[in-house]
Amino acid sequence: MSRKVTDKAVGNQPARHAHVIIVGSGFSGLGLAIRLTQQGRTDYLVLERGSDVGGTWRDNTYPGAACDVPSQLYSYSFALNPEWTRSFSKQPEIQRYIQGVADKYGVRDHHIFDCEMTGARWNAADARWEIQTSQGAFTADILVSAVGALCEPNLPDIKGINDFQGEIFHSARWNHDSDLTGKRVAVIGTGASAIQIVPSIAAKVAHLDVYQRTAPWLLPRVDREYLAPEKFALKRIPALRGLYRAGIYAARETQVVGLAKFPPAMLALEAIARAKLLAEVRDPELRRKVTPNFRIGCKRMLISNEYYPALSRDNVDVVTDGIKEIRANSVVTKDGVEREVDAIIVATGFHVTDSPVYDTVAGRDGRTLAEVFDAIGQQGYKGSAIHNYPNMFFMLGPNVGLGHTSMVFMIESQINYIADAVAQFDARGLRTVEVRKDVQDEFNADLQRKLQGAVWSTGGCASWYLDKHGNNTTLWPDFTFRFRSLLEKFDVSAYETTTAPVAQAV
Ligand code: N01
Repeated sequence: MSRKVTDKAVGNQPARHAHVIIVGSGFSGLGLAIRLTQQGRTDYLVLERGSDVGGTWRDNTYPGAACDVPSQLYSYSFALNPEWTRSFSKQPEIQRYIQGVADKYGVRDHHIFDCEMTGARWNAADARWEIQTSQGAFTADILVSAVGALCEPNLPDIKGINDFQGEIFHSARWNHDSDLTGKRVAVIGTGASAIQIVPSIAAKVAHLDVYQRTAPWLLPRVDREYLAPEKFALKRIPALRGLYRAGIYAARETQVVGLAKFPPAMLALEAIARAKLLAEVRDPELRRKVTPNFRIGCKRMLISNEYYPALSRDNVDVVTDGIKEIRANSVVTKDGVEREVDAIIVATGFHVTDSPVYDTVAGRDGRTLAEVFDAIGQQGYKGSAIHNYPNMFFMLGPNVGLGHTSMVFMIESQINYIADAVAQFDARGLRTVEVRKDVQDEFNADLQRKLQGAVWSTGGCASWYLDKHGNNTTLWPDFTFRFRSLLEKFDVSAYETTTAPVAQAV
């Protein structure tokens, strides 16, 4: 079953060869690596640009970083954690969990850390991928992109931002050397990251301006530390962890009805959010500013018990006039008001539908993923393969995203599919495998049909869920158990394949 990682050449350059190369070691790449190991494989490598596993949970270390999905569900099904200390874990606990899983399953030896992929090109003659990295060239029979959707900070194109003289950093690149105590700080953005950052720093800064473009909907965060008897029971009774997980999964899955199938059903959640807003924001002017103007669920629903109280503090202002420019020591809004600041925190999200990684991967016809997506939008098949990219699979590819439940569930579905694809590739003696265009087109037509009536399209908001063509190319429009069953086995009939020539005896 296993081949050795060997040396080959790319042009005149020596290259290291592996049967499978996975790029990225967040929840998805790491999970796939573990499965390949469990299949008895030693012929794979994981190229990771950071110096540790964890991906987005390694990078997002901003104060208050925590998960919006309870960890009993937001974890691998094969590695349930008896040690969670609370219902919604904070970033350090999640990162420790991921590191622990990597150690437990012994996959770190397959990793090359601090190794950034800078380009990948399909070599049709040799039926392999040629991969350029910060640590030299690699080749692979099968390439798996597991780079994640939330890895490339999206820096806003605001006039003068590069000339700001104070401290400025993105939420996903938090500068821990910077002490914000007693400073005048601006936070740009009011998404999932910002609403965790704002309450964490509001009490220690001298003044905080929160630059809001769109007011988000907030729901209560039912979070608490587990009591000692609960911790004891969860640690000692594995079935309890499974039961707890199943309960959270089932409860969250009911949201799909309102989000994807019948948006008016979202009114019940909207009523809860509205009541929360009325109860927690007493000042009518502030209440007016932070009342959303779209149907709940259209943008990601946020959960916090601390955000509105933080906005209500005397030293915090919500600024809604839109940023005109940033000067050396200030932010100027479109109404001409200039507010002096010592530091700016950019919490403006990530390049989701326009990741820079797309510029670096050239497929069968030489076109990059960016060029293909620019023409037709992000389209793939089961979020795991894209026509024109033979022998390449994608973790968290097009339309795999979710807002309501655990991405790890989707990731494990893809692990099943891609690991089976690799197994079938070998068992059938395949040389190439590429998803058929007609199959991909039909799959996407069906997705877009389903998405037409979903709240993400009908709810009256602009969001990064939609690409520049107006299509929702990020979210899965159905129950997640449907995704699980669709990806249970690799369906080779959806692919064009060629087989490796059988070696002739001389
Ligand atoms: O980013 P976002 P995020 N000028 O894109 C605003 C995951 N996550 O880092 O709404 C001014 O959601 C933008 O405004 P608008 C989760 O999947 C998970 O907060 O576009 N403002 C918005 O308010 C999440 O969805 C957890 O009008 C600008 C904000 O910046 C994803 O990460 C925790 C602007 C960006 O919000 C990203 O969240 C945290 C500009 N030029 C994050 N450009 C969990 O708990 C953008 N904005 C699992």
